[in-house]
Amino acid sequence: MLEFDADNCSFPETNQKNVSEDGYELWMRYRALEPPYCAACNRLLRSLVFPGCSGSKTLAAARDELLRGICGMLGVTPLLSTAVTGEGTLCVGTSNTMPLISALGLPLDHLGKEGYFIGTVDVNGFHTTLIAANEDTGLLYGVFGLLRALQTGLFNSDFCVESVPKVMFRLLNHWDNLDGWVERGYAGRSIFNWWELPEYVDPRMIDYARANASVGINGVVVNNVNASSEALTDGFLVKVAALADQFRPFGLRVYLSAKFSAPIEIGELTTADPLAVEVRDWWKKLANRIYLLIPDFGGFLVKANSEGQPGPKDYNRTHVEGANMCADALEPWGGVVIWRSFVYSNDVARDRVTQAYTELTPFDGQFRSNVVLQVKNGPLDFQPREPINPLFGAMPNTNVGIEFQITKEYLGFQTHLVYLASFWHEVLKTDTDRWGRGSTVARVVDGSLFRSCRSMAAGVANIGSSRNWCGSTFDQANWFAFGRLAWNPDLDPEAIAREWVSMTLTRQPEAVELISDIMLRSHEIAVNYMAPLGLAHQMGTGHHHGPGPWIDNSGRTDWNPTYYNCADHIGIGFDRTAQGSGAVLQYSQKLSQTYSDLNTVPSNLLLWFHHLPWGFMLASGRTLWQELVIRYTDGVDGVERMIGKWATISDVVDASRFYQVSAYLQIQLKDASLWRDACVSYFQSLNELTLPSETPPPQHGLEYYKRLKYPHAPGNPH
Ligand code: BDP
Repeated sequence: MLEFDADNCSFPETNQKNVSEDGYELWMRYRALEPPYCAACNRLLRSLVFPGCSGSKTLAAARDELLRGICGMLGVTPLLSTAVTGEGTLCVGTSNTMPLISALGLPLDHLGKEGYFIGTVDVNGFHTTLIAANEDTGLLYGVFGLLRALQTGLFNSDFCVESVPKVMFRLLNHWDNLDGWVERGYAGRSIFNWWELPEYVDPRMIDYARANASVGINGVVVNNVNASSEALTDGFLVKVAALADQFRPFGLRVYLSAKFSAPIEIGELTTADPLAVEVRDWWKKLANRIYLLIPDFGGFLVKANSEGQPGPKDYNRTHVEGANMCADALEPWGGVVIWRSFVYSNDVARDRVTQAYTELTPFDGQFRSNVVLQVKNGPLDFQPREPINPLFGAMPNTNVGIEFQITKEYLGFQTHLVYLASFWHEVLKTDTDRWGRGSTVARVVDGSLFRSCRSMAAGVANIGSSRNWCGSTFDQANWFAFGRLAWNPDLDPEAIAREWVSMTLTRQPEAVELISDIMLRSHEIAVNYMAPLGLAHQMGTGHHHGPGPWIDNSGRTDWNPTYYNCADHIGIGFDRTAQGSGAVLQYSQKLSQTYSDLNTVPSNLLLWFHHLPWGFMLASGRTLWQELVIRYTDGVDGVERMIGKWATISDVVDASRFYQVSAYLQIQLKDASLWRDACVSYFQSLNELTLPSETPPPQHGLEYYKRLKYPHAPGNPH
């Protein structure tokens, strides 16, 4: 981050237009606002009344951010003052730190610990802007709220907003190994340098914490869910404590992924049985040691009995027994256990997507109150598109949180432009229909549907040591959008896109419009060229990058694309109706009917739920085969359209980022064509049908695509 010079109030070299940027500043660039907006904001923010920061690193962080932002955008440092003595004062404080706020008698209780109020009040006859909260963390969020309003052109003399997070735990999950390698990471190595910690803490950690706080993320799981027990050793915990000290002022708590077999691997026990007294004792002692080092430690994230990870079932115990044992150890300290629902057994089921629901719903009501079940958005595994996970709404007596994947493991890595918030919104607004109309996934996640005592949204991070953090400019938008949606799952993805573009790329209105439009269409485009009409898991084994619809030889049958497409010379699609695997019956009666009926199932989930003959006639008037090929082709055309649109804005985005996006779009076009041609070739080899006349033939024969390898694809565990 460029050093901000408060005395001279400047970032001179970056306030110029069209100076190339490396993306490090993310959406916190604070470039000069354009007149006359700048002058109007200046009049409202001439002086600043801010509480003394002694003893509160959070207040100091809030003040620094405010000055950094105001100086960057308005070009002047506001006068620091102790009282409102004229027009255009910004007052920041809690009722404890600022008598003025208690004197105004504003109702603040409902803001809780993290919410804030920004509004205008009359103080001694002077127009004054106020940022008020109950706690310092709320003020920090309020400062970021005000800066966002300035950056997006919304701030004015009537500006008024009250914002309280709807979700309690808003977490990033880093799939970072302790040696710095990142599972499914496409932005370089881990930003956490465990080798150098605790003595050296990279200043980048502060910018990382600022970025998270700016979008309301309040917790971070620092190590991979495929965990190493070493993360729980004393030697490692002091490193985690050093990070926690840096993050604390920004309202960011640390969590650790805990390996269930740790009592054996590092505790010298002979068992990890959750009912064994010595094991329970071991976890309690571990928790005690952790909280002595990290008093605000968040808790454990556990991946148990999934993809070869150890868990309670190794001892014929249940998920509840495992989770509750960890919960009991953390409970005296206020910690939580986040237990993943991504469980699937070693015996391949008739339909893998049914497993978690079958296994976990019988335990509803039995998990401790400090356990949160972390449920992936869909029942399979972060596919380009999936229906909602049937667990949402099915466990009314359990804290259920959502897990999204921000890193684009299944969506083209960092080189494909795919804005994920439109898809996340599609998931969040879906009505589970189990508890009357409006029992949406969002209301499960924010805890309002069942008055859950703990609510949670987690995102698998896409952050690495790459200079621009995420590997690409547009992947930054997914980090940003995750934070915004975790704070408020009802936010509109279009509004989030506009915010991000204005803060990150340009405030020029036509360009904001055009870039947001590219973003909002991008997910559907990627789904079309990779997995249209509800297909899933068609990517190659391991790397999950290129197409592999023909693959049928993976270690497990349910890792094979052929298991999911069920394609042969007669038809395609996975029959999950009552006559098939019955997975559809795991949804509410109404959703189940909608998905089962060929007249009502959404076309984008058709082949998820149905196996149909190639000649099946669709409402579009085309056969299934024709529609499939046309969708694949539309996906490629969509990328071409993105390229055309992006090319028109070269004069409003700085040269470096413009160039990188342009180059990545070319990679995306190449990959999209590959996806389309490989999949069309393979399916055509089965059905031997001709292509719709308006669509081009694949460039190569099927054998060419089958021979392609991706040996150096990043993020792939070996
Ligand atoms: C899969 C990833 C794998 C993760 C797993 C998980 O391919 O690397 O370990 O999800 O969520 O999608 O645990």
